[in-house]
Amino acid sequence: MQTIRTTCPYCGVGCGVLATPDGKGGLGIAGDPDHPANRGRLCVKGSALGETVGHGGRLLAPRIHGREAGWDEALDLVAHRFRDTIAEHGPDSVGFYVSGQLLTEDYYVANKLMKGFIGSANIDTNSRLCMASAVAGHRRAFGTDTVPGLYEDLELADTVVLVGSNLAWCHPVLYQRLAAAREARGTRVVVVDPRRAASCDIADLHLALAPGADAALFNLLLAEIARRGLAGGDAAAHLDGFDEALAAARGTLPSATGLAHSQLRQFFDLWCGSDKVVTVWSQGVNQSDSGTDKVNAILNCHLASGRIGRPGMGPFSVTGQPNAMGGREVGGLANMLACHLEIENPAHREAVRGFWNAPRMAERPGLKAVDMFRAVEDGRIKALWIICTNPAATMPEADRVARAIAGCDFVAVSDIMARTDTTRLAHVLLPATGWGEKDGTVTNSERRISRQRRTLAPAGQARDDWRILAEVGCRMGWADAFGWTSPAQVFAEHAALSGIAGGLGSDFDISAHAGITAAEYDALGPFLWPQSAGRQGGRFFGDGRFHTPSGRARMVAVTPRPPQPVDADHPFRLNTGRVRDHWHTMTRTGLSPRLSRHLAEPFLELHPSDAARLDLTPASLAEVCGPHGRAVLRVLVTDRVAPGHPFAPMHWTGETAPSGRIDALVPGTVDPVSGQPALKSATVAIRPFAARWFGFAVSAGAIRPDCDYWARATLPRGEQAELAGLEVPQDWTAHARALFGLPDEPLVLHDRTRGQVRLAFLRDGRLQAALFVAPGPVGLSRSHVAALLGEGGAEALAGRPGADRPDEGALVCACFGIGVNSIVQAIATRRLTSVEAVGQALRAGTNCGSCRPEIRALLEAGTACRAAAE
Ligand SMILES: Nc1nc2c(c(=O)[nH]1)N[C@H]1C(S)=C(S)[C@@H](COP(=O)(O)OP(=O)(O)OC[C@H]3O[C@@H](n4cnc5c(=O)[nH]c(N)nc54)[C@H](O)[C@@H]3O)O[C@H]1N2
Ligand SMILES: Nc1nc2c(c(=O)[nH]1)N[C@H]1C(S)=C(S)[C@@H](COP(=O)(O)OP(=O)(O)OC[C@H]3O[C@@H](n4cnc5c(=O)[nH]c(N)nc54)[C@H](O)[C@@H]3O)O[C@H]1N2
Ligand code: SF4
Ligand SMILES: [Mo]
Repeated sequence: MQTIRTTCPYCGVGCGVLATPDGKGGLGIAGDPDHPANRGRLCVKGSALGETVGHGGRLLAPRIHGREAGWDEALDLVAHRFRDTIAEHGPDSVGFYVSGQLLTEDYYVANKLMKGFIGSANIDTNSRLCMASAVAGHRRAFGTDTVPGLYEDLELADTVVLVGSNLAWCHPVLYQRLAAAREARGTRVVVVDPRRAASCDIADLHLALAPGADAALFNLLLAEIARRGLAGGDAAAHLDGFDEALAAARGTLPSATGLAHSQLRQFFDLWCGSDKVVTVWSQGVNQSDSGTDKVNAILNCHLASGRIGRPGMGPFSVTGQPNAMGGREVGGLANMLACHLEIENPAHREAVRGFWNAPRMAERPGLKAVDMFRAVEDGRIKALWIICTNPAATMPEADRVARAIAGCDFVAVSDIMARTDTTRLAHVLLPATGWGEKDGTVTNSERRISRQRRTLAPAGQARDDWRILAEVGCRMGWADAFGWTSPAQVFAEHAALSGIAGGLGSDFDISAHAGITAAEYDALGPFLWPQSAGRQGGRFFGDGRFHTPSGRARMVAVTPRPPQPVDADHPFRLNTGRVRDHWHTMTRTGLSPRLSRHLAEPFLELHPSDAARLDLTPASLAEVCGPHGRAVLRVLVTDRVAPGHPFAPMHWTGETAPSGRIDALVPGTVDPVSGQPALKSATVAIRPFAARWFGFAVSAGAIRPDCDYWARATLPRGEQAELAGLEVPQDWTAHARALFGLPDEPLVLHDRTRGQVRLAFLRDGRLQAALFVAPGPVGLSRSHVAALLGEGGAEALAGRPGADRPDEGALVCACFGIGVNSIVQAIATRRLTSVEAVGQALRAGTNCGSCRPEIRALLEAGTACRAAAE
């Protein structure tokens, strides 16, 4: 079978992937050694792509009100409902909510249809939850949404500062590049994060600042830059607003950061001490009610010191989704036009109108995500099309958003999966081709455009997102404008428009590709934008010229604002984010047993002092309540988080753990400039969840839980579920039969003194399913029990392996399947003292390297234990 060069569909690093179809619907996966982003490396999510391309759970045909329908009927219905709604209530009565996981071609078509033909700018994207503050900060400072630097700057820098970025887990290959550079040349790494996230593994300095205090920290740095005489000089000639920004910075008190003077001094010394400094930031900065100001506080420091646009230095916003950048390029945000043009600018609007020959051009910005769903809620938006995103789970105030969608007159959803929190609410479901089934382009964090290529046949009747959109455009009466027959034609049109934009001063110009042929598109290798007659790739702003009318950069005077205060009813500030092996709502990573073994349940990281005060023991369940909703989460007691500032991951949904939906707790508070929600800061109350029983179940078939708490995960040979309930069922056998959908008679072990019940369903002596129940958190070896599915028999009821079977425990190294117990045992018995030694002994950590921070933590714990014992 032929190997095909394509690009990973997960994070914004944008790694090149070599995919080899096995002819049976599967794919062999390897890193592309020739791709400049990864040079052959992949993280564990990328490596596991082959486990996620099966057709299980896929949406295979269009559906109307739950019944299967033909494409013509479904497309006609969408076109007709949108047309009628617009005719009756005007263009602003409809909306599209799209995604940074769409390909550029898909995104371009959606934007053209809404902004040029429907005549509204009510198209917004999940990038509003992700990159909007970075976009707004860039535009305020540079005049355009430009990422000035390149990945290699992280390798060329002497100091790299990660601000609100858990690069180790969220951009693993870029993190590995940084770690390798640090190993080779002693790069100093600073992590600015209220939580001791995995990225602290390579940090020379961890600043656990007060939540939301980033603008204060960088204001203090700006004042220090000026004090040390590093500002001004050449750089000042290219700046506006320096005096005002410095005056505001000088008014900032160190106490606002919550950091000690000695820590601030160390930070200032590191940042100011080397010319080559890169400040990387991500959601700890953007997802804040002062996100745009935080971004500008960072940009101010680089602008004032002239540390921008040259090798090894600059501010660097790392993007989350694979095509967050592409979405910004096509104008996917409600306040932008295609090719980084501005919707408020009449000349820009006129240029795009002319190019599209648009009958009805949007005249003003549309509704941003949070406002868009408010408009759905109150009926201003009456027809909504959601594409490639799961807002019923990932928008703040998620329960309210789900209710708003449920109450909308007409909702179409394009997704690859049949069952998600959002597809459940749709009138029309449109099956999209998934990764591996379609052709197009994506842009990574360093402005590199790469091809995604089709390697597999579409699942069922699935069609490409761009084509579904174009077919609706045609059916709404605009066949001339939406008549493309291939994504190459869409790309060429976008490239041609970018040439016009370049002429108007836009940074985004790829007009060198305006005449691209189908064959050239097929062969297109990764390239950096811009690509025009005048410019090819490279860094921006090294020449001191910016995209503002004056050509000078603008420094912004920032007055730091603390986040909304906690109150007596909701005394904790809940931080949220990601885990290493899952992607957002897990519709794809949840299919992989390997990726599901690292962390199989929604959890709450809680400081030991909070846990003690709340009477919450490790592995118990906590009920977390906010003004907007509630969640039940497994308690993980750890001093990684600060007292009063717990952390919970965002990944679990109605499909995997209905009471683990974290965005049910998060308020819809937004940054006033960017409209990005403050997703890292929910005020909550926490108390023990009064479960009367706890359970753990495994089954070779589907598990159908019906209890107050449950969380489901995929196993190599079935499923597992954690369970808990407020009422003890009368009859455990009946409960277990319903849970597993098995009519059989189980083997039952009842230990009345301990209140434990264990049930096993066997067929031909092989384990089909088992349920373990206890009055407290169930302590047994999950990996052992899971491994017995389809094999061992009654021995499963023991819940523990015999001496002959080593128990792996929770998975640490997903690449080689090495669990925590094996690593701890090897460290102890073989007296291992380094991550490399563990790698030599067990192979753990030697492939993608994502688990190296955890191995180091186990080594440190091991050393502490030995020291205590000796
Ligand atoms: N494994 C994995 N990788 C992913 C994704 C995924 O789902 N899973 N998603 C991708 C996407 S779309 C995105 S946007 C990126 C996100 O990538 P990141 O932004 O790196 O990830 P998060 O975990 O959301 O948050 C980063 C950190 O911000 C910290 N933080 C919270 N509040 C503050 C604050 O006030 N100040 C500072 N300085 N820090 C704070 C949190 O403690 C957290 O450690 O990841 C991408 N990569
Ligand atoms: N509390 C909290 N909430 C957050 C965040 C946080 O840090 N904390 N982070 C926010 C951020 S940064 C982001 S980016 C969002 C992400 O949130 P979402 O975008 O809502 O999450 P995903 O699970 O990535 O949803 C993608 C959907 O598209 C489907 N899909 C996959 N491929 C395709 C395709 O090719 N075509 C189509 N049509 N569908 C496809 C998937 O099955 C899935 O249903 O969450 C945001 N919400
Ligand atoms: S680092 Fe990101 S792009 Fe690269 S393999 Fe991992 S998830 Fe995919
Ligand atoms: Mo994101």
